[in-house]
Amino acid sequence: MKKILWPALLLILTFCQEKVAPPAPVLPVPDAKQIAWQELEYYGFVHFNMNTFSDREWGFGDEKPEMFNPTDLQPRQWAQVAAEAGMKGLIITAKHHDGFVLWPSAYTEHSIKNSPWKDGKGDLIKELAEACKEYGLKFGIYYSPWDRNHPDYGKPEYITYMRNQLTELLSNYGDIFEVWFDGANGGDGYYGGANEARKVDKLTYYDWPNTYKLVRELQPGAMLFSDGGPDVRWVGNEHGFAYETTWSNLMRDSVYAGMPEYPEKYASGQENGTHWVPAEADVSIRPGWYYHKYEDHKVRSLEQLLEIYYKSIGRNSSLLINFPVDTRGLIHENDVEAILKFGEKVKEDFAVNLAAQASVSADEERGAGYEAENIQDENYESYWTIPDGGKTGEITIDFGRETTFNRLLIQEYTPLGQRVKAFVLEKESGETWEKIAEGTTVGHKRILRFPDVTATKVRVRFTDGKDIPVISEIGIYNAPKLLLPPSYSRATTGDVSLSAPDEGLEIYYTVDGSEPSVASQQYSEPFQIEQASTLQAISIDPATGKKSESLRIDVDLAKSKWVGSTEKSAKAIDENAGSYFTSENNILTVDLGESVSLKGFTYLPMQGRYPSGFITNFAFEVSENGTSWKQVASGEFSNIVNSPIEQTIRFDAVNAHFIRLKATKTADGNPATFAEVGVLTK
Ligand code: FUL
Repeated sequence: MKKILWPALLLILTFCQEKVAPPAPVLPVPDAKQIAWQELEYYGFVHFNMNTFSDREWGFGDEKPEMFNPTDLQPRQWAQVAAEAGMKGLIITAKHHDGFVLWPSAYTEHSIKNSPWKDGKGDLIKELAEACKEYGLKFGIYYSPWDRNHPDYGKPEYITYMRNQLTELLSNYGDIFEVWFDGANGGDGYYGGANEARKVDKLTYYDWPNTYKLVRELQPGAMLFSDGGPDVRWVGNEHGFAYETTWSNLMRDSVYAGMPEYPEKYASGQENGTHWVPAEADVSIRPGWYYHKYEDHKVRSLEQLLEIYYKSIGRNSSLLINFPVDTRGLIHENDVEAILKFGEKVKEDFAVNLAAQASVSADEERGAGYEAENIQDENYESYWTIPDGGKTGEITIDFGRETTFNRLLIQEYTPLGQRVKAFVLEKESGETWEKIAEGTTVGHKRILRFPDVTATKVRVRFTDGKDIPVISEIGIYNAPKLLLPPSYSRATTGDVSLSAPDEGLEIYYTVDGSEPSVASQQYSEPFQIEQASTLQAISIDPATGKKSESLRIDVDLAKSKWVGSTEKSAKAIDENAGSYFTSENNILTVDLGESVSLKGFTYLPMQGRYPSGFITNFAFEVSENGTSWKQVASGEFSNIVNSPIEQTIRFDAVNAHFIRLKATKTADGNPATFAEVGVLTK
């Protein structure tokens, strides 16, 4: 009896001794719903609402429900595309700034119940919720607090209205994974016919604590999004990029939705932030959030989408890519093609984890259960860490033979807090170690890209942190190279230059809108395009015959004869997006040098890091003699502050020898700035 008991007892004793306690968390840490949410990483946005039919980015609120009239509305197509593209959920604009709602709300007539779609009997929120379920996607709601339709906006009554609507949305459509409150609010609007500007105190008006309480009661599992959380925060820009250093920690009590200076001061998070409020990068697959036919060929290229992926998910942020569903009610074919290609390429980049088969060791281990091998088991729950006390540590990965790679992926075990402040990847080179790449924060996921490296042994050194490193995964990958299209520039003379992304590649192009091939014109030197045309160009590797995606640019009149009314204004018509003209009287006047038939104009706002003088409201005038002027368009450049993209305004054809773009209002009240102004003649 004794003989059997003793060894068993010894075993138990050893086991007890070796079981080391896990590290204490470094605060703040995510809660359970945030941990589950961060696993989603990638999900989709759908901007489909009244603006789709009014061809606007922001509706004024005076649109008629009859305008909402899709011809082939298929939420199942949206869900199918999203699922095939690898997305984990969809968030729909249930109500945008114009106040029109996509469900038969009992609290307003400004709703699909008064639209021709399904004779007013449809419920789009319900249909999409069901489609998401069918395709295994989570379902989320975007609800704009700003409402340019509602007569009571700005008064306490509107808050009751908003809560009534939220109650409908959060009670009747099953589980909601994210509730998205937009930060843009307060300003001009229809407001039930008042047609005035209404300002609200963004901090106090919505009584957020009680609105959040309502959401929590109705949907305890939902993540609450706004500029500053409380559960997930805005990344601070609309091009989908997080930051080299991105903390999930945020000084949450200092921020609120729509506050000025949020992007510069808070969007990247803070090392000593008091709350866990991770970043979400939102970006549209086209320049605008809503569908505009003129953007059918401006869908982001594979290269741009990959850039977004690596700068969002690869920088400790989730990624929310928007589909501007078209007037039929479908995700347009071009967008479908782009998102599926992107999904495929991401899979391809991370197809084989070279670290998974390698032999892995660490300079230190905390004890049983915290071994170095945990970083290669592709199980987020297991992690490698070291004894308390230090802040640094290193993992060596030995491939056993020469291996080529160009990506490093690291994941911290965030339930114990975000810790790493600096790390470096090195390769063994003879007696020494040579630096390949380095980074600062890690968080849920960090990916570094670098040119191909070949090595047998590499190591990741965590060189600084808030505490000991706690690392779930380290992956090494060899992403296949993407053949990029040529880059393009155009001089005011109309001379177009193309340049290949790499040496040894050939360029072929067309100017009639057709798809280029080796049978098209081969590029050798700059050529002229004087009139409105569509330029398409591809790079081809003559060694393999492989070709890039096609670059597609709609060019219009050359600016060779154009003269600005002042010397400085030349910067607004120099075909250089990087230069800009500041106009003290808020006007840009241009002599086109001849009379032309115009069908519209374009305005590119200043592109600098610290912009000023963005035009938000404009008037556009034309003249044949430079003295008598006729206004042909006026209106609003909506959303230009958050998304400073080229604005396109079209009107009925008119002859003009002179044009004048007037800012009737700028975003910050400063003199208007113009990076580039162009005309549309086609
Ligand atoms: C912004 C809005 O103003 C845009 O229209 C869009 O909905 C974007 C996602 O958020 O703040």
